[in-house]
Amino acid sequence: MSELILHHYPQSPFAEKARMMLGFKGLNWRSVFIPAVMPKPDLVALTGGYRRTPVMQIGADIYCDTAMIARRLDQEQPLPALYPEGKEALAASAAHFADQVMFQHGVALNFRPESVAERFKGAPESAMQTFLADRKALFDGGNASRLHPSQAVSQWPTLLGRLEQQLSESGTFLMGEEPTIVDFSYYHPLWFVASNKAAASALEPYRQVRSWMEAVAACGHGESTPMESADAIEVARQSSPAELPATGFADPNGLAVGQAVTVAAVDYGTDPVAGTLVYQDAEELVISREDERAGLVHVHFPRYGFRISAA
Ligand SMILES: N[C@@H](CCC(=O)N[C@@H](CS)C(=O)NCC(=O)O)C(=O)O
Repeated sequence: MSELILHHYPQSPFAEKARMMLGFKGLNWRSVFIPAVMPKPDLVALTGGYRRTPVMQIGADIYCDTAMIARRLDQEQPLPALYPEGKEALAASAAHFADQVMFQHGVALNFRPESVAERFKGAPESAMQTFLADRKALFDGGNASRLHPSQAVSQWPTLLGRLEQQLSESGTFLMGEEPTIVDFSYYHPLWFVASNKAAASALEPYRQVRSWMEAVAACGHGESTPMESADAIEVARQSSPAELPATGFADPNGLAVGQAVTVAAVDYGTDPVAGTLVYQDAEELVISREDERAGLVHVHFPRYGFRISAA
């Protein structure tokens, strides 16, 4: 079996979500560091244009977005489940809310001038300017807008107060006695806030939330060993994409397997990936593309949150 390869960088909250999910499953993985800002030529050789962090690779199969990565990890190792049986809709909805809304709040707190200054302490001014310009451009063409820090600060007690209330009256984790995708999705924006000295005091009033964060953190990251990005491309080049199951799924817009398409996130980081649609169901879109360096790869996206168009 091919190794699990995670393309990520240490400070990324969504990468932390993926690392925690790998730890929850007790998996071994290879760790490829990618740049935090564009250009990302080695990542894009695998994805065909998708630039967000993280991306998971298994041989010549490339998984974009942590919602897709979570589903692939549940296939890899069904138990303990990230999307628990009988709670599929609630788990996916709460995780989505946290990935969007909690994340926007965490980012807004981390993008206040004092937090940005803390993050780039000791780095040249140009590194901070490059980062800020990259993140501004990330939102071009998407339907998401950035939350103003004063709005984030205003709503923070609502979001954190609800969490505190629930955790003081229910089990250790958000859906019961075991962690699920919901815990990892709520955790990563708070981890982002906690990891910045200038922002971390926002967590101080919430004792239950802090002890829940410790319980989630105890899942760890699993065992990882470093890998160079060029070696990951070589792994893809020497592998064939996994066989795809038959599906009778009919796309409501009439797009069919075999058709040339583009797939792009709708919220931000909307760079389109072009290829041939080779699989689709209610949760997943897979396109096949040929890359000069990586060879034939299958790129997997969640259907929800991505726009698929005829090329
Ligand atoms: N819905 C995506 C969101 C990923 C995301 O927003 N990642 C941030 C980093 S935490 C990102 O891509 N930032 C720009 C970049 O790394 O190039 C997921 O679940 O993976």
